[in-house]
Amino acid sequence: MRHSGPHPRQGRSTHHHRRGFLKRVVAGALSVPFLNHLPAGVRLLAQDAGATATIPGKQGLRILSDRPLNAETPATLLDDPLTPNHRHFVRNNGRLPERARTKALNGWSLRVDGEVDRPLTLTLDDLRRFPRHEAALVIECGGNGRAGFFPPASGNQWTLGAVGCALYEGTRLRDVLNAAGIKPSAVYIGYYGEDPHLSGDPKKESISRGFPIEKALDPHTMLAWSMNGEALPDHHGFPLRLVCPGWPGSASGKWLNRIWVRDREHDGSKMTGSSYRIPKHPVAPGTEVADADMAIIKEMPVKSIITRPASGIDHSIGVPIEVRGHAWSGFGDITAMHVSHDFGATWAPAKLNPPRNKYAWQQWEASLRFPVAGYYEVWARATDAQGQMQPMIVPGWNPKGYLNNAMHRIAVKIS
Ligand SMILES: Nc1nc2c(c(=O)[nH]1)N[C@H]1C(S)=C(S)[C@@H](COP(=O)(O)O)O[C@H]1N2
Ligand SMILES: [Mo]
Repeated sequence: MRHSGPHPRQGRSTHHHRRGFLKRVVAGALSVPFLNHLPAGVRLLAQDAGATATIPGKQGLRILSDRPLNAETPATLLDDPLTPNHRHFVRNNGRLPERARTKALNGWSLRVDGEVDRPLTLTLDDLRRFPRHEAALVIECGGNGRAGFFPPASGNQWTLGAVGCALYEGTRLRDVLNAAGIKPSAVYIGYYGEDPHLSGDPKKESISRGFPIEKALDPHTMLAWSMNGEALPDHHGFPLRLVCPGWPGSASGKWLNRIWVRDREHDGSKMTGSSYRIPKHPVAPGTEVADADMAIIKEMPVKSIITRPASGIDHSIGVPIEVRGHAWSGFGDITAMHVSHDFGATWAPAKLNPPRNKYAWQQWEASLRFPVAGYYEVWARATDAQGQMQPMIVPGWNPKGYLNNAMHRIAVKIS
């Protein structure tokens, strides 16, 4: 298995031997406090082995870590064109802010400052006076698929489900920035949220990322206060979040209380170093890459998911199987969707629906017939407007395990 045994990455072998040892230990019983001190991958194994914690307001999510809370959605629970709030994945870097629990708005405002003519302090009512904007938008964690990399990359071992597409209501970020008056010196925005750092240290931020002013002024980038017709749920950023579609989920700041318009690239927590960065040039698996040779991730690559049937189903011979799912890309619309039932030897086009709006995922479906009993896999492959296709296997290894857009494959037994 992927996690056992040493691997060629230099300087890490001790850690991984230790991990192998801990893996055997967690097969026994562990107390929860100890669990929190283990590397994320080990914690995951421990949780699979027993912990059946549930998250209030969520259903059927797989918990990858409890502190901070990280939970992904199994593929079959992502079947809806719009991901319901109780099924949307959660990726928290810090603690849940108190306000997300109490839903109290007193003392909350959004501050817009920095390279602007008129710094603004806006309440939610103030924001509601801006033109209303609504869109179905994909949020996908940059680390979705990390579990597929070898040598393994540390961090949450997301498989397929750190993605969702919900209907957001709010206003365009650009309308608010224009109201503040953007100075010619503005090149980047940085966001701040109310979520306390895991340590509880008020001087530290859980995460403070951002994006170039061009993306901030893009008409699809929004400030959202509602998700699928409800106020933003506790884990999704109540009362206000950014949605920066097409970019790694980490650009979509939750529990937002400040936007700092900057005259340089933002340098908040998890903007620098190796966070949400990939090597500027392709590297061999296991390579250690200097921070200076890493570049910020921009658009997320073309990807798709199979939401029906479930992997591993038994199916009767002669009866067609209806296969379906979603496809999306940070580079524009999906232009073609194909499925294969013979390990990629032949491909059949799937029926593909247009997106509800730009950056919404698109529904696809195909009907497959299996003439001979046996074991099959169904592979699904999306192609985007740029002509880019999903790779058959895990693409370019990178130290933090970002951007795995390999095709989703499911197993089907025909008898
Ligand atoms: N304030 C704040 N914003 C945040 C985060 C966070 O921990 N704190 N996590 C980011 C990351 S890494 C992702 S992938 C998305 C996840 O959004 P979701 O939990 O609503 O699915 O939120 C982003 N915004
Ligand atoms: Mo993320």
